[in-house]
Amino acid sequence: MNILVIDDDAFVLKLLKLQLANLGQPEVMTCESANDALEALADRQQMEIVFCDIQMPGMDGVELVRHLAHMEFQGGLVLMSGEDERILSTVQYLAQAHRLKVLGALQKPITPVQLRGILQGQASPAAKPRRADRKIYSVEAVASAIENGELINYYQPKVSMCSREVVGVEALVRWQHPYDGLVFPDQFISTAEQNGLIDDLTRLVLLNALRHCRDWQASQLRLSVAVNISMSNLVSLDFPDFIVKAAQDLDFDLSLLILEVTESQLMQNPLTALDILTRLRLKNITLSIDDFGTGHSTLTQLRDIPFNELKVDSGFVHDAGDNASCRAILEASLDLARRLGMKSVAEGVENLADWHFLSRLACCDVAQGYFIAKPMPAQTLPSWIQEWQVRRTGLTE
Ligand code: G
Ligand code: G
Ligand code: MN
Repeated sequence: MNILVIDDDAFVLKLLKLQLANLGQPEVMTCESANDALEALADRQQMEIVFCDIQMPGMDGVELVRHLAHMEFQGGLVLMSGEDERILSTVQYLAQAHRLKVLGALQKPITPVQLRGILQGQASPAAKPRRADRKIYSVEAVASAIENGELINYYQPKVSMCSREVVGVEALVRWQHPYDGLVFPDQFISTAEQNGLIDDLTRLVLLNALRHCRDWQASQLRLSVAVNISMSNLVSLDFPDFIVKAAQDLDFDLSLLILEVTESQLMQNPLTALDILTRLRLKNITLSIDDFGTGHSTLTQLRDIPFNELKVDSGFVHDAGDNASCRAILEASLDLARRLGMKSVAEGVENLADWHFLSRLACCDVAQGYFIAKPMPAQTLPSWIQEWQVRRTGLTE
């Protein structure tokens, strides 16, 4: 394998070269500066792994990452540091955001076991393209999807941390596109928001959610249903009346409805939004602050808007057990919810480790995430719940 190691410390270069040789890798080139390394790479683009110290005089690791991204470096990258772990993980994030294939981010000194893991990892396939790459649709296309009934609701279950029972679902809209298959909301929600279509879209999602929820109730499944709304929904004063009327028509108990609010754009008219949100609460609807801890889901909103549920963003939940920063933010958010008398929901529970970590914290009310289930069509939910009844009994500490 062609390997390049970059470190301003000659001792580290020697040591790594020796360690790699012991693992059957004699072809190791070393550079004492990122500038030298870039020159070498310009000549030999086929380098398979680059090990790079992030703290170097002259060009540092962040700059090198930028250059590697610019030259569309296809090999694997291993970041190394003797510094703060948080700096290292930020550089890793940057490199991944630039689509570089990061094989590891390691504190020095690097052990032979770590090195072996990395050499094996190089053989694994590259990361999947992110959703941001997918096609974005025109206003006309989105408008006709709404009109032609091509939007359907998927539902992701939410589970009580205390009883492990399914307590509700979150509705997540999907577009059943006639040619492109299932299209995800990040490909059309912002188009809808920016072109005056979000009101029609939300009302459609809401009506479908109320209908499904009522059908589940008829088959003895009493579940809450959460619907996402954006601040741009909160401009027409009749929004609460629309919901009340729909609930009356369907004989739906509004205490089962949760509205999850995220502020994707700055609030154009905060007084109107506050008027609407307060009236929604008066109608016994639960108001949830979504993606808490990110973007515009701020402490100011928590102070000013009568939310009664807090959803901690998945970025603070997944891997919280291994990441001290996430863990501190997660714990503080749950504590905040408790002190404000709000229910707490942790999103992004992706694996067993996340689940156990959360259940040991013992202060989170509800969990949601891929570990429990991915979003699914309405018809699939009852049979999934039966499977969960079996699975949940195995989930004791
Ligand atoms: O699974 P997922 O890809 O569904 O959702 C991506 C994003 O789209 C999430 O941030 C979610 O809140 C948002 N989203 C999903 N359904 C709706 C909806 O009906 N209305 C709005 N405004 N946002 C939605
Ligand atoms: O913004 P909002 O919280 O409404 O969006 C929910 C989004 O999170 C949806 O896109 C949904 O598909 C996604 N999601 C659900 N469970 C998980 C999970 O365990 N991990 C991650 N990363 N995303 C999840
Ligand atoms: Mn949500």
